Amino acid sequence: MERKISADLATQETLKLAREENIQTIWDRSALQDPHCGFGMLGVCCKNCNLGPCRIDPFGEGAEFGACGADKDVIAARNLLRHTAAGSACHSDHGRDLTLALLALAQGKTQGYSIKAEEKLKDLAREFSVSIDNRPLNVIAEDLAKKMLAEYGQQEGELVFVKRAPKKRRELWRKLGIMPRGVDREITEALSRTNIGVDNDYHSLTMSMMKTALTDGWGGSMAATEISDILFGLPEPIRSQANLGVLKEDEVNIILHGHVPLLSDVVAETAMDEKLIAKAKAKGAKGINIAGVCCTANEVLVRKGIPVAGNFLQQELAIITGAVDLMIVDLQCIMPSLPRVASCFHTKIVSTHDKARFPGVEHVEFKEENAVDTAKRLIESAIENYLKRDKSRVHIPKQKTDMVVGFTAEGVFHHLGGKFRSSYRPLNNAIIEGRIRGIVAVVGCDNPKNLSGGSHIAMVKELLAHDILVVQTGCSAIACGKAGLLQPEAALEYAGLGLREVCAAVGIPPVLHSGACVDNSRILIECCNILNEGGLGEDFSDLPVAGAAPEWMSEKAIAIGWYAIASGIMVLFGSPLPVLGSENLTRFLTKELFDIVGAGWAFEEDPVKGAQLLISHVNTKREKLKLGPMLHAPLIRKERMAVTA
Ligand code: BF8
Repeated sequence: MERKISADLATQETLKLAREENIQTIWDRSALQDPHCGFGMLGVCCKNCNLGPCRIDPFGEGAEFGACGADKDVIAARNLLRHTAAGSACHSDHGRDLTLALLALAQGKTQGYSIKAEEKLKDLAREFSVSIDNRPLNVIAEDLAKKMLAEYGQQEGELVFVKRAPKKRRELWRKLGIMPRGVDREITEALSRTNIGVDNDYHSLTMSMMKTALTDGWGGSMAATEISDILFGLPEPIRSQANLGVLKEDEVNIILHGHVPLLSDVVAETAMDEKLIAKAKAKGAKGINIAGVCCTANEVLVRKGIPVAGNFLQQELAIITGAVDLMIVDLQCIMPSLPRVASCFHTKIVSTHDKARFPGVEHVEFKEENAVDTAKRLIESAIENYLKRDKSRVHIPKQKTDMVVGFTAEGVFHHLGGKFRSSYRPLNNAIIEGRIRGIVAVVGCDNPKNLSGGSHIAMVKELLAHDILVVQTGCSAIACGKAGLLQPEAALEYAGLGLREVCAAVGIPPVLHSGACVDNSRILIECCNILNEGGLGEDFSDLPVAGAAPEWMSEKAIAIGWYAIASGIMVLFGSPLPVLGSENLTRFLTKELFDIVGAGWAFEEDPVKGAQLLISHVNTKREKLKLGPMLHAPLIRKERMAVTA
């Protein structure tokens, strides 16, 4: 089967180089998996116990049940719950790492960290019933961190952040029995339920998916975002650039790759040290260039304007430019192939997180107490390695695109309300008056099964033409950044007239980059703020909003999708969840859930058709709210990016 490659020219160029040099990349490996296992795709294989592995014949000709008697509904639901638990665990552990770092800072056990957002720390402390009165910041921070850590293991009660959700939604969660108690408790329960012979009902397994994922969105991810803001500062709109072209031929190039900003932020900061820059110059480089890949890129991008070398699919390609002297990785979305690709070049890879090891790769354990020393040591090793760079093998594509990023729930107050009328009123009014049709979060991964990046771009352009304000995180935001959609000027080219007016009045792009995947929690808060402002209903399921992940691949994306749906926000995935082998479960997820939680799943591979489904969902919500017609007709787009290129 002929594989689609990428919408991105830098990717195409570097991939060609890889093929000329016989370096295997994710596109080659993905093609070798064709045809992908049909049982796996349909979700009807089970290897949860040693009676199996078992699989159900989707055509009804072979086995109807697994050896234990599980049917396709139970098998598909159990599998999906396991994915949900793993995705939630990943985000929540990220949040835990940050909470532990806040505790270490409070106890004076860190190097290079400080409280960067004092007010936010105090707000959070109040939320967690930690006393503020005349107490030193570190004491407040210590009590707060301890409370937040204790909540991970909470056995009864409700997560504190859940109080941020609308009352109606909280009541529904209680009524349905999906109100999350503690992060660890729900994830453990999910794994327990999926053992052989425990939960054998796809309905209750689905309820557990939502309860588990709610611990992510309203627990671990939200904690990760809040504490990152406290430790590293609240993002503000900032200019930067994206794509492989941000690498520099005449500088020491260091790539930060992974997710948790604890090390990456310190490395970015330390790289500005004059002594280190002088050392780099002494070795013949003009300076030290830091660039990011994946979500850690988004973390240092939205706070420091550090450029992004690429999204998930570009991690191998960054090395193949021959210009990367050091790639520092922590965890999540780091391809196990990286050391093999790096072995074709001078690039050094260093792993830094105990949970993410790579055979044969140097491991420099990162600890908060010596963060700056570790960062210096790593940067010095990159400078040394620069001397080994073979200049004749350096091919940096020229593509790099300007963008404006860093829009948070707090920031929208300023950017849509103006500094002197900090309020969501102008945003709500723009929706009510029909300038903005609604808001769609287009998020998630890029995937070699798609025209990578292209699906995000095509979907977002279609949404913009229909006056939908787009908010983004993760690799999707990087894809749209590379395509020039994160610039204020993009509104003139792609947005419908109403959205264009709003963007022009405030000077914002029509696509708002809100950070990393854990920062999808910011989007939940934006929805809370819109509801609190009034005029658009009283629950998330009333709002003209939706979420989409056109190229999802990670289990984390499943968890995000689930917590959005459990919160009442409909979600569209570009390729189906592995449930289609069970008609009952598929119907439950894509239809019946709408009557239970006010939202459900939709699957559509064609991104333009997917956008149209999202638009029609937003229109339905507008009608239910009895909002008037849109002020302007949608923009007729001459070009609709073909997804079959
Ligand atoms: O957490 S979007 S490929 S990098 S999983 Fe991974 Fe997907 Fe990218 Fe960030 Ni999110």
